[in-house]
Amino acid sequence: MPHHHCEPPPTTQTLARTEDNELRIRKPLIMVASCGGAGMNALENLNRTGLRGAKKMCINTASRRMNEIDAFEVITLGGNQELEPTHRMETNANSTLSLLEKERIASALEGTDVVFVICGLGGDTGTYVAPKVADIARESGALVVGIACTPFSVEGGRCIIARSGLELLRAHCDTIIILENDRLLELVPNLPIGKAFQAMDQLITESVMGFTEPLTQESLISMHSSDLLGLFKNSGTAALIYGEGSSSEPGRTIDEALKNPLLDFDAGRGQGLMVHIVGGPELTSEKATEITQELVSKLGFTPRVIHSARRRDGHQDRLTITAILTGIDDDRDDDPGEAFSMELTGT
Ligand SMILES: Nc1nc2c(ncn2[C@@H]2O[C@H](COP(=O)(O)OP(=O)(O)OP(=O)(O)O)[C@@H](O)[C@H]2O)c(=O)[nH]1
Ligand SMILES: [Mg+2]
Repeated sequence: MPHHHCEPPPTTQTLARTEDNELRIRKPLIMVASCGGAGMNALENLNRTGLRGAKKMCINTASRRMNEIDAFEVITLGGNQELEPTHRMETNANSTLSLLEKERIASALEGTDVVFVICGLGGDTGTYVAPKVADIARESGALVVGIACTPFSVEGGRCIIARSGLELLRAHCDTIIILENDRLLELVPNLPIGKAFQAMDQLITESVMGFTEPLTQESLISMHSSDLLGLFKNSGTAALIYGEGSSSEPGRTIDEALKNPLLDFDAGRGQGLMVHIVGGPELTSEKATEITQELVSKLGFTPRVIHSARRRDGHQDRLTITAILTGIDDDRDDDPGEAFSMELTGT
């Protein structure tokens, strides 16, 4: 038998069922699953930014843009694309997936370790399909991270549907990051709406990259899937912390990240923190560790911490800090106990 130097084919094995050692030699399979219109916009932004290390999948109702999207798998919902538009099925929050659609989604997700389910919650396709995709992803054994944009308050009735969609999505995700479009009004009141959405889409991009790059790309400090799993499995609602600035003033960037008006970060509590530091050639692992330590001390409480750092091309003198604080739900125990003492892991 000739010896093939290829990796074993991915199986439906979950991170939890895989031996720790095995995980450290196999790169995790990461899938970004965008659902509905807002999800598709976020995916296009990810493509423009140049996400590496993850596969992409787009699930939406038929449209011209669906034919143009760059993704590993494109799943068009609501009937046959060849039909005239008037014969296509309309979708709404109560729509169901056909057996065939479910099977296609399940087979695209087979063997993945982490799935990001990205959507807007406007009451139509994104709202109904995202919880179903999350459910299928979880069934396949992946860690499921939801990222959802909520509609503007002025969108009225949509908000009620959004809330119930959000509860459903939360129930099927290990962790969920909620981005409120209302906050865009405070930050960028004079921007055209498309530009304002782009600010949110960039936050989605940064959080997906903050997970994916240190798991899959050469890094100053890389992250291990098993550590990530420990932090994010069944961790409830998470807050995104994001800031960027000059590499000579990391303290200022940390302060800005902690009071970023786009992010719902007044919780003042949480259980786990994933920190990803990106800088230029001047960044070292010692500096990155100091930045993480300063961020944690400014948080004012001590969650369990994993951190990672990379140098990125074109990041000369720039520093970006992306962090995800898990377990911020109101109904969670405030006292995380001994298991959650300050603990920096990484290599
Ligand atoms: N951040 C962001 N938010 C968006 C974008 N497009 C729309 N939104 C907001 O997200 C909400 C819902 O997104 P949609 O994708 O329309 O969700 P949906 O109505 O469930 O699904 P569709 O059938 O695709 O319309 C809207 O009410 C908008 O406030 C976008 O590109 N970026
Ligand atoms: Mg909509």
